[in-house]
Amino acid sequence: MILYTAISLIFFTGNTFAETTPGKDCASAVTFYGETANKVVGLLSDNCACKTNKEKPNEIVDEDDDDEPQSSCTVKRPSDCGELDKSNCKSGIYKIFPDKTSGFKVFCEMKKHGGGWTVFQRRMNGKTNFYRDWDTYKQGFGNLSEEFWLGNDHLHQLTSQGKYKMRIDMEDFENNKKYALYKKFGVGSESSGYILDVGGYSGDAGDSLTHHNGQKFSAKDKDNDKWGKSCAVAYKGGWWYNACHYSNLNGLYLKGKHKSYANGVNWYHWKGYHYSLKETVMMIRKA
Ligand SMILES: *[C@@H]1O[C@H](CO)[C@@H](O)[C@H](O)[C@H]1NC(C)=O
Ligand SMILES: [Ca+2]
Repeated sequence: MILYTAISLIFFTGNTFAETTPGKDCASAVTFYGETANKVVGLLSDNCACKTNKEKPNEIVDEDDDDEPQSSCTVKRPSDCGELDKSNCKSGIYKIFPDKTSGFKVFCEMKKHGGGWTVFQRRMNGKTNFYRDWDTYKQGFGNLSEEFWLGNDHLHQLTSQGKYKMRIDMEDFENNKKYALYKKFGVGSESSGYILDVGGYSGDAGDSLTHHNGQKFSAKDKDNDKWGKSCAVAYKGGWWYNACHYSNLNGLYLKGKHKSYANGVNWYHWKGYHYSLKETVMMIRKA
């Protein structure tokens, strides 16, 4: 740790790096604008220790600077959350290094459903606007500790490493919980329109996603859907719209029953087109 810090200071004086806090519960604030910090961490750190960086770029976030040994929860450049040590790693934010990437931060679900899940979407409080354009969906947005979209490029990078399954946990405002599990899940490159490859449903929420299999992603400024008008504009989200949808988990956070048609956080086969869910978590793990 001392050497690490010294090196950091020599090479990055006046600059920024995100402190690692291995073995800690790292479910704290992270935003996507710490790219400088990201790169520095990538250079200095070969392990999966948690990174936190809740300030603006070029500000040091240095919360837990104790000398805890890096014994637990440190895998060399994990390709996804499934490679973290399940017995030692808590759910939280980790840096992963999928093939052909220089690494990026994700939220890892390490407890539920066997752990090792890389989370790529979460709705939970309506604080984050999900009615965003193509480039924003490409890059990802939000706060990894709360609501976010990991980003379509990252989804492609992750799912092109191998075979993945995908799980969606959903909750309504009466605290009922349902899930949908897909044996197969992949997202194509940007040039494919981030085409969705999904199948093999099981669960108790009903299958509201297979209908979207083979569709390109659409956002409010990019109509790749099968409808004459723009589904993304009509239903206020970014999704693999068909003509248009059975699911709209990036729709408006309308908090339960809504009069408007199909523009909420909707999962048709559970709640129909007039109920916007309280919580959704979408996550993947190697199949
Ligand atoms: C992100 O969420 C965390 C946890 O709720 C919060 O403490 C933090 O302030 C949020 N960060 C930003 C930039 O909103
Ligand atoms: Ca259209």
